[in-house]
Amino acid sequence: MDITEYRRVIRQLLGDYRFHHSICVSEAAVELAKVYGADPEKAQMAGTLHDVMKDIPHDEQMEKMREYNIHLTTEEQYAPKLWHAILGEAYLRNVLGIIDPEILGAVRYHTTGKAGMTLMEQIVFTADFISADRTYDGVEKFRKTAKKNLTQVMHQELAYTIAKLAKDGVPIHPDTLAAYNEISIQIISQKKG
Ligand code: DGI
Ligand code: FE
Ligand code: FE
Repeated sequence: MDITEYRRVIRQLLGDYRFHHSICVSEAAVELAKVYGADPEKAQMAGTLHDVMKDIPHDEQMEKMREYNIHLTTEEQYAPKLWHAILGEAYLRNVLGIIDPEILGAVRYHTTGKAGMTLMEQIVFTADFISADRTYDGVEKFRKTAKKNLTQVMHQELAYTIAKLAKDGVPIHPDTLAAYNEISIQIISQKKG
């Protein structure tokens, strides 16, 4: 399958807004891939597909996860917004036949992040934050930093996410915390060194 077919797949599975968002994320991912020396075609595919399961109702997402033998941790059971990334990766493998680990990883970790993220995982995570459809306060600052320093913008995005989740009083996934801790330690040690 190529990008045209992936667009057709998401056009069928997503509502108008989410479809538009996915195209914007794929465009942002291509730009970042060019800046940071990743494969733009893979970035485009991962960006296009990252939210492929997002508009499926939560009860149906749960059903599909059972079908694919996905076992959720307690934090994941209580955070339904994380499901589309976990299920999305399984859908790419099981239904679309995608085996490329760069694309699978980028979809799997686009919501939480994790420790030891690959370049492609960081690119899609950041593209999801700065895509043209995003309008939240502070997005312009993230867009500027994203062009200059990927580690820096990842740090800021993870801090922003964790602060918002804590403010909302919802569980924070250990992968999100691990991603944040790893990058903050990396930045502090660079400053010292
Ligand atoms: O799918 P998008 O809306 O484009 O973006 P996303 O996949 O980053 O999902 C963002 C949502 O996921 C947002 O409402 C916050 C939520 N989220 C991200 N990390 C965590 C989380 N929710 C919980 N409970 N715990 C997390 O660690
Ligand atoms: Fe998402
Ligand atoms: Fe998204």
